[in-house]
Amino acid sequence: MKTVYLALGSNIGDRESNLRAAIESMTSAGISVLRESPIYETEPVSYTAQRWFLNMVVEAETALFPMQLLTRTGKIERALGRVRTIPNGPRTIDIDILLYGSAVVRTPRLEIPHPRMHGRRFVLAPLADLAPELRHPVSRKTVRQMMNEAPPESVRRLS
Ligand code: GSY
Repeated sequence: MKTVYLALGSNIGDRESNLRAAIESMTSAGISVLRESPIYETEPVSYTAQRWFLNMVVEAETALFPMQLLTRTGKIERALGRVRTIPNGPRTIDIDILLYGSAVVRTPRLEIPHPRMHGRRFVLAPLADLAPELRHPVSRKTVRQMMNEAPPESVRRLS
């Protein structure tokens, strides 16, 4: 069993219901959610002309291998109506694999740790609520350190 951290985001429709539906789908997909972060409302990064997101992070346990986990999370995204249109554009649900134990995976389809996690406050704020002392397996920085160094985009804790 591996402990994994998954980042969830939604900015279309009933954003909170989308996050809840994704978490509910995880158990039957072989992903046992152990803890949920608070939900944050966050300013969009990259493509800024879109609605603000709701973001959160879950800590989970799984026996799936990284590529299997990617396939399962992709299946949950599609089942909840995610369609890839504009790059970095609006989405019903997005599920990103942030960390898979202390593993480092570099393939064309999957990179773990997530290659942009260290610069995204919308990921680091909820991750810091769950695991502030967790270390990035490559940089060895703690989540708290990465959070202190992240760009100042707006994130507002809702729950
Ligand atoms: O990769 C996640 C999708 N995404 C987000 C997001 O989830 N939250 C915020 N605040 N901005 C984002 N830009 C992209 S792309």
